[in-house]
Amino acid sequence: VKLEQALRGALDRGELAVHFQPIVDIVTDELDGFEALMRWNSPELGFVSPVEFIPIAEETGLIEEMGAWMLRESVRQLQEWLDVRGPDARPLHVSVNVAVRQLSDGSLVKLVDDTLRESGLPPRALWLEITESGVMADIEAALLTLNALHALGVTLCIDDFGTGYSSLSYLHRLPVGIVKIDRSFIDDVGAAGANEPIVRAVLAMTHAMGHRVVAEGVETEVQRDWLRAQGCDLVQGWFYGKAERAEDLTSWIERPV
Ligand code: G
Ligand code: G
Ligand code: MN
Ligand code: NA
Repeated sequence: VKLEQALRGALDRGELAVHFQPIVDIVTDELDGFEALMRWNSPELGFVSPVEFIPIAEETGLIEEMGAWMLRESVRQLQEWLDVRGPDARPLHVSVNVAVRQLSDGSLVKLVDDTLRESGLPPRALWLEITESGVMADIEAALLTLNALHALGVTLCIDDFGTGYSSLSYLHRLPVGIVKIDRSFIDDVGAAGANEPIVRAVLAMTHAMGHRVVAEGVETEVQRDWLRAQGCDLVQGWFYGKAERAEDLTSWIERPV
């Protein structure tokens, strides 16, 4: 109850922030974009992890306005970076997490459409991350939403891939462009780890379906090199950088293309 009370009004009091984690092209090491991650600094509770407050935001319905703010703020920031870099630089994307509850209520599609129109951002530059459990919670409702989002031209991603339980049976029905392999599978790759065959199989399968793959949680050069050798497309993780405030990311933005 304490967390819930503190979370109410957190947005209006300016306690929420967006941090951005680089997502890098594994072949060229160039910046491809960022995942936007919500941060909450509560005056009473200090920093609270999204693992704790996102479920509460979902239960209470607060995720509605928090998610809308996240989307607008992420798109605004990306547009600002694109303006700084100019038209000749490699295009960037921003990847925003979508909560289960946002998938099943009807307002997400209009929110995304309005946000894209207001910003002028090319729709494909907006990635939306959906978890397997989010899709499975109500697959028919999720499919309606995902197909409508796909029709807007945004890029859909399956987040935390491999941690759900029925990935294979529905993956081909979803209009996704990107699969993000959960970091629990990436932990031990390159060190003859037990997950290497799984990651290889996921890469083969998702590539055969025409999706691009992001490996999450890459912390070491050994992991990166192994993933590169296996033909993974994009990487995200502490080896490249943690999620940081926009103003602390200028070296990424200004890096020559
Ligand atoms: O930020 P961290 O890196 O600690 O993220 C923890 C979890 O919280 C991840 O599963 C992430 O997807 C989720 N998360 C972070 N920001 C958001 C957000 O804006 N919306 C939703 N729905 N989940 C988020
Ligand atoms: O579930 P989702 O993939 O949206 O969550 C991203 C989460 O992963 C965030 O909590 C982020 O801080 C965390 N994360 C990102 N890169 C790394 C990494 O290299 N190692 C670890 N341990 N966590 C990471
Ligand atoms: Mn994510
Ligand atoms: Na993940």
